[in-house]
Amino acid sequence: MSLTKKIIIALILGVIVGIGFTFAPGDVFSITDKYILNPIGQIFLNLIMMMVVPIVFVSIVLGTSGLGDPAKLGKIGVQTITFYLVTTAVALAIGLAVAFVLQPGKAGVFDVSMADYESESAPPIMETIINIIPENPIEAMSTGNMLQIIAFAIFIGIALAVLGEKTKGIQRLFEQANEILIWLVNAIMKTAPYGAFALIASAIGDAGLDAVGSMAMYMVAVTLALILHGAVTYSLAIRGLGKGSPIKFYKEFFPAMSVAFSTSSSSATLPISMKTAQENLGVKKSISSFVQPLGATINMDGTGIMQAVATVFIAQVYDVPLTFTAIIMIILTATLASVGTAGVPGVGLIMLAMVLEQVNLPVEGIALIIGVDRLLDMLRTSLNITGDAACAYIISENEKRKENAEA
Ligand code: DAS
Repeated sequence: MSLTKKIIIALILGVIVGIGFTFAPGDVFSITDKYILNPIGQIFLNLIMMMVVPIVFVSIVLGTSGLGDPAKLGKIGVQTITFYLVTTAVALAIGLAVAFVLQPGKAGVFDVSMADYESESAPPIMETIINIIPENPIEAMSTGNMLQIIAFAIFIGIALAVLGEKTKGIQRLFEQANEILIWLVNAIMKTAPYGAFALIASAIGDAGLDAVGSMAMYMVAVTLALILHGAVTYSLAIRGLGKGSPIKFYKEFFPAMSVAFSTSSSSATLPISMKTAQENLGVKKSISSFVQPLGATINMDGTGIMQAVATVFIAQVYDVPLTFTAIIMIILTATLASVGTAGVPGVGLIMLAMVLEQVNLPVEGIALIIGVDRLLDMLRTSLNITGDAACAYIISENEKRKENAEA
C-alpha cells in the first residue's frame, strides 16, 4: 500500500477516534493523549523538525548555486517574490470577501476567558526587514531564524555560483549532504501514518464537539476561502501562467498536502513538498530548491486568509465597524504577518495579534478562535505549501519551455 493511502487511512481513523474521545469520559482522553497520542505525535514532529534547518540551508545553497548565472538567479527571484506577493494579496481579498458575505461573527459572542491570552507584540516592520541579514549565522541556525538562514544560504550559494570551479569541492560536499538529508527524510516519512493518526486524534479529542460546533460558521468561512483560493487562484495561475493541468497538479502534489495537513507545519513538510514537486511534478531541482524553502518561510496564503477572516469575525463579534482604511491596513499587515510567520504549528494565530493591533481591534478576541485553530491550521498549512509548489511548478515549466525553444 502506498504511503499516501496509509496517511489517508491514518487521518480518517484519527478523526473517528478523536470524535469518539469527545463522547468518552474526560479522563479517558486526557490519559490516552498524555501517554500515547501526544508522545507519538510529538516524536513525529520532532523527527521532521530536526531536518528543517539543515534541509533549508543545504537546499537553498544548492538551489541558489544551481541557478548558476547570478543574473538568472535575479530573474527567478523577482518572478518568485512577485508571484508570492500577488497571490497573498488575492488570498486576503478572498478571505475578507467571504467573511463580509458570511458574517460569521453574527453567530453570537462566547463567554471568553481572556486571562490566559498574552498578546505577543510583533517587531516593527522595518526592524523585521533589517533583521533578515544575520549578525551571527550560527546563532540564526541554533535559534531556527528561518529568514536569516535563508539569507545566509543565498549569500553562500551566490559565492559558489560565482567561484565555480574554485569551490567545486565544497559544492560536492553540499550535494552529498543533500543526499544524506533526503535519505533521512524518506526514512522518517515511513512513520508519517502513525504521526498523522496521533496528531489528528489529539487535536479533535482536545477541541471537543461543542467548541467545534460553536465555531462552525467561522470555520466554514475560513475553509471556504481556503478552497476558493486553491481551486480558483492557483488553478488559474497553473493553467494561465504554467500552461499546465490544475487537476494533474493537485493529484500529484496531494501526498505533500496530506503531510502538511497532519503536521500543520510548512517547515516540517518542506522536505516532502520539495521531493514531491521534483519527483511527481517534474519541477527542476534548482528551482524547487530555491522557490519552495523561500516560500515555506515567506509565502503563507492560507495563513493570510485565516488572519483576514479572523479579523473581520472579531470585529463583528465586538460590533466594531471596519472602515475602508482599516480594510487596507488588514491587507497590508496580514501580508507582512504571513511573511513573518514561521512555518510551525499555530504561529499564524500569534501573528494575528499584529493585524488586530494595526486596526485597533481587541487582541483578546483571539481567545474566541484559539480553541479550534489547530484544526484550521491543518487546512491552511496545506494551502501554504501548495502556493509555494504552484510557484515553483510555473517557473520550472516556463524555464523548460524556454530551454526547449533555444535547443
Ligand atoms: N502552521 C503554519 C505553517 O506551518 C501556518 C500558521 O500557523 O498559520 O504554515
